[in-house]
Amino acid sequence: CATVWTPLIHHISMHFTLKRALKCEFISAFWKQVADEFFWKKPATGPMLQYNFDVTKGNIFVKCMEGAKTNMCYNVLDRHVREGNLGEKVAYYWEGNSPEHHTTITYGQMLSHVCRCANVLKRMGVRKGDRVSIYLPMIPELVYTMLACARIGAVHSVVFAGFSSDSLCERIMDAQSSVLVTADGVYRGDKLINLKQISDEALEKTTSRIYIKRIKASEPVYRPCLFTQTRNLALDWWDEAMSDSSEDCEPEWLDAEDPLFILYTSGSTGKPKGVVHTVAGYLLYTFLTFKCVFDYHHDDVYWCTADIGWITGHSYITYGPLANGATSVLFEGIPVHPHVGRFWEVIEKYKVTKFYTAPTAIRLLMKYGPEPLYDLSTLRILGTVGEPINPEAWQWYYETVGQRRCPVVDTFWQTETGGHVLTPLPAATPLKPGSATFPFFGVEPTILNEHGEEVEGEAEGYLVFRKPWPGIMRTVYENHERFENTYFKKFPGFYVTGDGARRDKDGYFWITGRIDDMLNVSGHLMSTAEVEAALTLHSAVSEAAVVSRPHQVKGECLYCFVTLKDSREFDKKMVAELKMLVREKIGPIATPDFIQNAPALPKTRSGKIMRRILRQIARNEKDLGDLSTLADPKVVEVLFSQRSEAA
Ligand code: 6R9
Repeated sequence: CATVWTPLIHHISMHFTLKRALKCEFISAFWKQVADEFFWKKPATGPMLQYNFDVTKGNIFVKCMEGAKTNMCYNVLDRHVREGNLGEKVAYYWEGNSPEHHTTITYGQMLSHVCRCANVLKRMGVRKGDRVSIYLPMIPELVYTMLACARIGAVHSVVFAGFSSDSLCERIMDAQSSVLVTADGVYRGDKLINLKQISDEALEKTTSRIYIKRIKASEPVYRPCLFTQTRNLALDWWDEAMSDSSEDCEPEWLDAEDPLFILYTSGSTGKPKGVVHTVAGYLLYTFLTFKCVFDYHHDDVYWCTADIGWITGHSYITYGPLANGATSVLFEGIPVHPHVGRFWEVIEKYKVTKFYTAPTAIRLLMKYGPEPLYDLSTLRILGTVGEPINPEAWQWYYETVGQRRCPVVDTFWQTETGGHVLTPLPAATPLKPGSATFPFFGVEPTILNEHGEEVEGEAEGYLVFRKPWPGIMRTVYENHERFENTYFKKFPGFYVTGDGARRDKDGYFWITGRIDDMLNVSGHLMSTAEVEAALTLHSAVSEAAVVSRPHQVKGECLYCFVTLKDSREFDKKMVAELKMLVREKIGPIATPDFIQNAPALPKTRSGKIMRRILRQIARNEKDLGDLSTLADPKVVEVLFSQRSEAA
């Protein structure tokens, strides 16, 4: 009973405190109280939050705690070890791809590894403000390197270790990173991913000066190693470099608004955007959302199954849990290796109390149901993120995994928002399956119609936010104009998420999906433009258009229409080549499920491809509605007739 009532009372009282604070315009006092948990080398001179969200009034900016000086790494490690006596507490249970590989890392050990890694980076010439690209699998060294950067004020840019060499190259070049940290390889399930080879290919194409620091992969086939590489190819192995590196490393005291990291997210033009998060605001926001949304207790064992290459891993594997001094599972593997019960086995093994995963994983595991044959009785709270969760998956998660005992927190947020923005508070918010429910403290969402007018009550339209919270992104790296154009131009005065939403009669928010040219495959966002760009690299393709189609496990999958150049034949070989090309250019997550021959594409008179029609063809929906804006309506019949040959 206490586990239900204590958090409930805690949340309700916090909620009321906040509501009152909001009314009195004292939201600042609320965040100030949160900031008091942390160490500040110098206190803030400015207010907790300053901002302009209206492009018509000048440049867009958000600032949190201006004038304050602090260090993220100090707050998530030293503070616990030195002030909180948590040196012996487990920070991570690392569980490898193979169940035989596992290890335990305490806060004290983390601090030592991080300081030594920070000194290695310093020795390599990395200074405050320099960018470090990290292309590593889910091994402890990934977290050490991120925190080592944070300690010395370098800006990390983690690139998901499933991206291709082209994608890695593009991200290194855009960030102008001076160092790349990578491993020689990693097993994902039975498959070996040769990170070293991919990194070498990426570096061949870059023009920037690069050092590579390679670290060991977790499975025995690969030797422990690390190296640095400059233009003249000098190499350094992780273990060697770390062995003579000192454990003492004074943190660099940074301004509250100094950048902490860059993380690339797909942009609708095809070129990824370097989302920039800053030190103080991100610390406060990931700390508090983690604490409240997962109702954190000091004896919890928390597990988020995301990869740190995505924002979910940054905020809710690295920073949020560490800021709270939590114990987490760090998992290198996949849900179905070496068997389909792996997730449940890990929950049982570590007695996981809070579990956070994606609808795509839930749907995959549901297929192997009916019930996990493991002891899941330690679970208290279940979370989901990444895409809308369908009611069937929600019910299975709630009833079968949570045994009707655990609230399901459906957390809506984005790389850009830094942390949860729409989310239930467990045991305090009455749940509705499929709804991310209400805004988190200090967040003010609203729904706009096509004309940018706010719609009250039950309504559907564009999901936007009226004002910032501490953890919102500050800019697109080296491209503030793109930041303003993407998020603030369409409806002046609001941050535009790019998602549609519906508000029901009880005020609950339901995300209806992306309304821009973005796709969400297994919880990973990608733009139609980047897949189209990859397809048109093929010498036989003259034009390509990509849409989404519902998929039982992935949520959405890619359905591609390609127009071939004269005399080129559309056959199985062509389909295979095109799929391989997209894999190579973007990565395996972007492999198309269907490729269809399109002798012509449906276009408006002004030449715009009508994706709405292509989406309906992909879904075999015959009732196409108004086709009057089409330049040549006959195209549609041809596409339907070719549909059956899509492969
Ligand atoms: C955290 C993350 C962001 C996009 C977002 C939306 C979708 C995320 C969701 C959700 C419905 C949820 N999304 N969580 N849709 N319900 N609970 O996933 O960040 O990779 O940037 O993706 O994901 O479409 O706009 P990111």
